[in-house]
Amino acid sequence: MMAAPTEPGTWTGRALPRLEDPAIVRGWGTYVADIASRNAGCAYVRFVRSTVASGRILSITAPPGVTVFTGRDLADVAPIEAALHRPDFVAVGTPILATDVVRFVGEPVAFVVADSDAAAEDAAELVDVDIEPLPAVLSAPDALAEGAPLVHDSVPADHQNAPNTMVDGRVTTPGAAEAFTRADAIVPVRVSSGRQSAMPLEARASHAAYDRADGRITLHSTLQMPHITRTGIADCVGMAEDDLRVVAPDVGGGFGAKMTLAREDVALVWAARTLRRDLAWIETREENFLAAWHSREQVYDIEGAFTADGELLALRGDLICDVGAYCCYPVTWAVEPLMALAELPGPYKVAEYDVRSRAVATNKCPIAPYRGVSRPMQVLAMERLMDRAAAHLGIDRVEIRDKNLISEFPHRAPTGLVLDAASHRETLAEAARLADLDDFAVRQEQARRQGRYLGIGFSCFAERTGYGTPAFAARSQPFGLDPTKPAPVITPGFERVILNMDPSGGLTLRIGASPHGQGLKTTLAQVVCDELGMRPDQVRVIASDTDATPYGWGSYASRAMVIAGGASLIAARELAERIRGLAADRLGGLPDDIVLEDGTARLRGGTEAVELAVIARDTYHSSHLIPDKGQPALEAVGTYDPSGTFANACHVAEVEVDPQTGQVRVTRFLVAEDAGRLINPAIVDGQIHGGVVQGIANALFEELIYDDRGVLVTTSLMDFLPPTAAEVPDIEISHLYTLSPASLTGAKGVGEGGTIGAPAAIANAISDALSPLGVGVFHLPATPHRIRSAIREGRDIRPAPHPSDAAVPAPQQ
Ligand code: SMO
Repeated sequence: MMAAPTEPGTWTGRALPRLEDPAIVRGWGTYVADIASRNAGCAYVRFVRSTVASGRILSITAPPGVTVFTGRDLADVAPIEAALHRPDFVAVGTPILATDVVRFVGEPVAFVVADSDAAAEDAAELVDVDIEPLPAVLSAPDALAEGAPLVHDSVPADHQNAPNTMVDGRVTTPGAAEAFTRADAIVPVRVSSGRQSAMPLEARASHAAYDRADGRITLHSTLQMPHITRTGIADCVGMAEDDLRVVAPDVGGGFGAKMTLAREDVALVWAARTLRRDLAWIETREENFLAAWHSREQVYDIEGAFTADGELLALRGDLICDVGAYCCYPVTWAVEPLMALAELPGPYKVAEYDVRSRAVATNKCPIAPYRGVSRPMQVLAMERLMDRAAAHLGIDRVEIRDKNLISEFPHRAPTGLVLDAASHRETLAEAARLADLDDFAVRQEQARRQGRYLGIGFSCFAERTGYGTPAFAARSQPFGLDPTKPAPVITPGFERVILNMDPSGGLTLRIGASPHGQGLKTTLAQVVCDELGMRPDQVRVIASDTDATPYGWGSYASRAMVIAGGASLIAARELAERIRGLAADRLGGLPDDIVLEDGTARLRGGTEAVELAVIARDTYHSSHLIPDKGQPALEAVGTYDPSGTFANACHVAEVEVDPQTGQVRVTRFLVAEDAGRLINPAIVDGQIHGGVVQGIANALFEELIYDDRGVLVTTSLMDFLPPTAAEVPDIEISHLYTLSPASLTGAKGVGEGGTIGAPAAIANAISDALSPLGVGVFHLPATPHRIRSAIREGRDIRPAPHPSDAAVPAPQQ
């Protein structure tokens, strides 16, 4: 079902300039560091971090005059606990400061307090931490090997089959083994990715203000989930949530990295309460790389069972996620492996399935969500599989995808996931049309004759978005299976909004979601105004302040427009209904005969109109005169908790690879996107652009590298190598519009899609370009050095070692 992009007379569907931007582009935004710098009385905190990957803390000493706190001082602060109820999940708490042992380079072991940030930096240098090194495990195969050192010795080595196994999920359908015996071809693919940082432009930062009047703390922090951050800190510190207010001011990028509770924030709130003073912590870029969560270090070993004509009968696999040293809060270290286990087939039909997916702990920075979570790797695995199967079976790469894409809805995947209406085949067809493969084939052939290597690559994916508590609950078993162990399972999902019309007729929308760059204030205003016949600039959206907003789960997982958007629509419809009733009392007719437009209410077909501002004023100030008046306030609450929907897209990358230097230039990038109904097409395109750039970064540039002692060596932007505008092509976008009843507004989420699809498209394009040289890409990023080595040796860019290898080959750089 294709919907018109814009219905005439509506605010939704229009590329309105973002209401947020005039202040931000003028430099009038307020970030945490601004709040700290305006507070003359505020002291600063700096953390002292471990310089070894694994070790025993022997002593922490500081010269007189340095105010230093260690884990012993925080003995009453509980560790951060996040858990799932499932037999294969291992729960391990994270201490706020490492106390007896350290488990990764960058782990906080102490903090100092001084009167300025510079003085705190100097003081931190004076703290002497003596650590006796212990054996460390730095890769998943090493961590799983018999006799491996244990990252957490509270978890016995034989706890679940192999040491350091924190999650070990498996889904097997009854006919999987038989399907592999029946297949005409079994195509194996192993892919892997290096570690990546979400790298928000604004690193982490927090300011904790102590109110001496009531002992309350107000924490301003650069966050995606203010309410759950408050819950987490209050639980650790042992304070009532009401004694803590959490506010996220303007946030300079999150990308998932700011949804996870920071140990540093717990320490800061504890210290502000204990010292009874205002404290700030402004993270450095180096700390952000060391300790603010990593992502993407995974190796997926999969096999597809195909018929001779390219039908995918079955999929089996062994997926390994290196999750680092600690469990993230609230989504846990199961987030990558369980998402991969549930969603690996993506947009493809596959009847039989046998996949195991594990989280393996290592002595490296903990893993937490980063835009797309494990889907970039899932799509890389499936899309490399499709290209390999096409080549093996002699089938066109578009045809083999088209044959296997889901086309009937709803579709139940073998993992139990139900996919709602989407346009997988149509987006592929649209992308193929725009790519003009016949023309490309001519250009590729001509270029090859000149010794130039052009390639084109496809990537199809489903972007699961807008999932509420039903989806998160499916990851865990019902609470209370073991009533003796009430572990703190957190099941996120719903969103609530409160919509108010004030006596002057202005609208205030308070939301539990917490936008940080997505333009949500604009898009929610568009949704609300279509119901109330007002202008978006008449709506003030209040977010990201636990004192001012209803409890909600924040912004992550491409969810805000779907869930907070649905809740806003519910609230706006209820308020509109109330206003129509009040207008009908004045104008006659039934409420359903009242039309709200241009800030007025009028009787359908009539000319007499009453301004909403007049209705609002009278409702509050002459409430005694209103018949059947109900509540005097003009207020409505909306709550929405959907089971989730799927946006879908097809990406096509064109590249030119220089075989002399190994340099890859992305010369064209196409996106055929179906995000359902577009509330604001300009914002949607902006989300796609940003996501694709981060996907290009994953494919070609960014990589966090540890040395063989577990020391991170990429701790600056120069080493980590984020792409610049010079490395990014124009991104051409074509939209399709499939509506699904799974989303109240018709909007499907779009925040992560670019990042999910782009790496696979580029890996396929490079592999296409270099096919005459026998080089395929199976590990990302495909850096010039890796490409040069592979060309020189006439082999693939090999994936990282997988524990299933009998003899694990040495990793290659
Ligand atoms: S990685 Mo996202 O903010 O769920």
